[in-house]
Amino acid sequence: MTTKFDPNAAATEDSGIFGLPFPESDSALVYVPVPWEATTSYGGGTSHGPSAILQASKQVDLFDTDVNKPYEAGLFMRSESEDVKNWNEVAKTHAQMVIEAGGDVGGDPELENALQAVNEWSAKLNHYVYQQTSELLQAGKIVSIVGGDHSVPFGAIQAVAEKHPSFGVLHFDAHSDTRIAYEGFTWSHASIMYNVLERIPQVTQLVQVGIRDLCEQEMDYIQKQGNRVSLFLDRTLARRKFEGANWSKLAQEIIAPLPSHVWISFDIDGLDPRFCPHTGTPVPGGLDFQEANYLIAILVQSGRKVIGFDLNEVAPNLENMNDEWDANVGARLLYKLTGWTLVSQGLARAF
Ligand SMILES: [Mn+2]
Repeated sequence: MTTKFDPNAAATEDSGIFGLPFPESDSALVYVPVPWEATTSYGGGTSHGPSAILQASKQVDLFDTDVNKPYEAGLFMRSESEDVKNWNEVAKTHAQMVIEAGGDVGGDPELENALQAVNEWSAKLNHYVYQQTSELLQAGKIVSIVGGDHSVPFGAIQAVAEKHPSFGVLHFDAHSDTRIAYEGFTWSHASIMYNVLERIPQVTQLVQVGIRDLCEQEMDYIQKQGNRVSLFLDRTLARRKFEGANWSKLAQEIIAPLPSHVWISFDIDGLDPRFCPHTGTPVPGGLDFQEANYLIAILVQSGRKVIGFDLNEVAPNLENMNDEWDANVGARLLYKLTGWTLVSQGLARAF
């Protein structure tokens, strides 16, 4: 840290994420921004999430009421890749054709080519995220992926799985994301957890929380997974609360199935949409900000180690760039996730 840095002062223009002065080499945790939303089927804008979060992060006070001084461990965000931005544009154009055809490309060579192109660009993106993560893990960094749509963390979870023979995923979302190649896209945002379960055997447990929008095929698929998947539906959690259960008890139940090492995958739409009005697929209901924060706190206080995390589906209001609300919530959630992760790894101390 430079001697001139004042954690109480306003962030300067040339500062890094959260207004911090650290270079990557002095940072315990590195964010990889992934401006990617190729398979987004409904509202767009999540490819602008990382830059909006970076901008909004400079308004977040460094002193944290949960984790005291998480910034002292050093936090750094890498630059967005120009390649990824270009791949996103190309893949999106192809994906749009397939989405407009309702995902039914059978017999139409042009559409079949478009679908194949999207799948190939997505595989390339996965490889990019995998490589970035691997390289950072190799250097001893904690890695956080900032999306982008929810397809982006696959490569990171894959890289983490090479270091950890067995771990769990705590998944916050309105959606189960266990669709099999949604709209034909192998690497759809709506298929992330299906792909994780099918392709990453080191993930021994998936705990889904806040889920309130899923199709019958997903429900069948989850049930077939048996104990490997624990589904905490939003309606069930709401009913339990209405009938007197408190969030402390529910939080304990939610984390109970998780093993000692956990990756957190946080889709912002797991929160009540008042916290993310411009996200791609908002659904009424969902968690309150402090419910999510408390759940992560309980996870960490149980002694479990957070081995990395992603935050995705944050979309700024593209019609009015003065409206910072979605990015503001995103940046604050990112800071909470960061703080608790550092605490779980002995790199910060909670109050
Ligand atoms: Mn999702």
